[in-house]
Amino acid sequence: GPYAEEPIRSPKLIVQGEAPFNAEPELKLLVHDQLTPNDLFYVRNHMPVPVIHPEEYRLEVVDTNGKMLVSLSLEDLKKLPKHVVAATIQCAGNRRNELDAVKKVKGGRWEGGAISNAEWGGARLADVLALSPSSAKTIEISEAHHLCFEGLDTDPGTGAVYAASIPVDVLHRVPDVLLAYEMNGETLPRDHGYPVRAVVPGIVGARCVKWLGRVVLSKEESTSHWQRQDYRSFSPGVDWDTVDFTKAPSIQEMPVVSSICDHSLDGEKKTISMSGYAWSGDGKGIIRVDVSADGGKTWQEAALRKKGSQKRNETYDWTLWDATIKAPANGKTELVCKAVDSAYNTQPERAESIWNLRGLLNNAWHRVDVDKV
Ligand code: MTE
Ligand code: MO
Repeated sequence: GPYAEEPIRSPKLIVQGEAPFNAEPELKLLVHDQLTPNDLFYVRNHMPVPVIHPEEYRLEVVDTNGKMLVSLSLEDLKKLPKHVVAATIQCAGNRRNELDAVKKVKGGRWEGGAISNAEWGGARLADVLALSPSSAKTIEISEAHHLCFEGLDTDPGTGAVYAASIPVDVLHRVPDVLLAYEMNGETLPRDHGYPVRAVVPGIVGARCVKWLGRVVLSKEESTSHWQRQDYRSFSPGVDWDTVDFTKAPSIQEMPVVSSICDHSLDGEKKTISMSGYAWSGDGKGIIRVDVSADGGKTWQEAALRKKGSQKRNETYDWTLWDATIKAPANGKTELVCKAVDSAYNTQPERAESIWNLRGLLNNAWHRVDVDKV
């Protein structure tokens, strides 16, 4: 069948869907290293993984009318200057299960592991666009409002290819929008887009199109289902009878998020140690993470494992954190974390207030029930 040529995957991944393949690592594995190992990096596929022969691969850039502006082989792409960017990619559906528990949502299961961090190596999209003939450069590129990315994966039923777009202004703010062929110094794995994927730092995972075949310079957004009928969020009051997908913009920059990934009790010292991740979109770094062991009545600051390389408003990778907090005298407790980004944006207290019918963008305080301390 269409899923006969899927790659071999790590048994450490928690499989949330077999075909198409969707899987996330166990949360505590995410806080071992700043960089998520390639075989543990969450996988979100909408269709079978395509089989692409590197010698046949072409990356094409076309204008709105389909006129070819640039056509490159993999070798051509690798001849352009290589840039490396540390960037977290997160699925908009990360932590959907908590929204589903509030009220049923449509969408695949995700705990808090549909987020991972890697160093991506590849050519800058801007360098590829600069290869188009100068007449095209001045006319087509300056008039394009959106950059549409088309994948080479196709839906076995409908024949649709995965596609999504970003507004062109992103490229002006984020020089390292990459056409990546390396992940953590290795060849990009098949599940993550071999041979080439788009990496758009600070932007939702859905726009980081894998198995990238074409970039279309366009006056409008991608017309794909995933751009127009999905990956948009709505008021908690909107249901499937009233939803109008034209009324909400597509998700691009992500809000500030954090999760508790691991915790342990020191029975002797009567303390609880916790570790987790925090991240915000659009290059906003994390300036603080607050933790609580009493459901948010009292708070303490976590220690951030800050990276020296993180620059203000250009921090695209996550911040891991650790905290040790006094355990309540006895009984049940609720551990909580919330993060603050460089614009002082923080997270909403309850998932109820941000519930939406597709279960997207859950960045409520993360809570972990501890039965006995
Ligand atoms: N690109 C293609 N071609 N096909 C896909 O199904 N899924 C998108 C995006 N790019 C997808 C894609 C979604 S929704 C997410 S969250 C990320 O890829 C996941 O990237 P990863 O599997 O490398 O973690
Ligand atoms: Mo996603």
